[in-house]
Amino acid sequence: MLKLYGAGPSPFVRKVRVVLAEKNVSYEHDPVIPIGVSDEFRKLSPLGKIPRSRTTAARCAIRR
Ligand SMILES: N[C@@H](CCC(=O)N[C@@H](CS)C(=O)NCC(=O)O)C(=O)O
Repeated sequence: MLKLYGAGPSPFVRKVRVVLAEKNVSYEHDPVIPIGVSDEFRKLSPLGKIPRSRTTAARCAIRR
């Protein structure tokens, strides 16, 4: 499952959400506000910026 971090009003976050909706990708949304972010969030986004995403499952299938 994809997890998207970032407050909804951010235009950068909105762009990502539009693409995910267009592609019918399901995701979990954590509306992080990029002010005084936690150390945990800085591990994901060293500059403390949004949007940031991560996947909980790292699988890759290659078909030939
Ligand atoms: N180049 C980035 C820019 C992202 C960006 O600047 N996001 C703003 C919020 S709209 C932010 O995180 N600002 C917090 C900061 O600069 O510390 C992108 O295109 O995603």
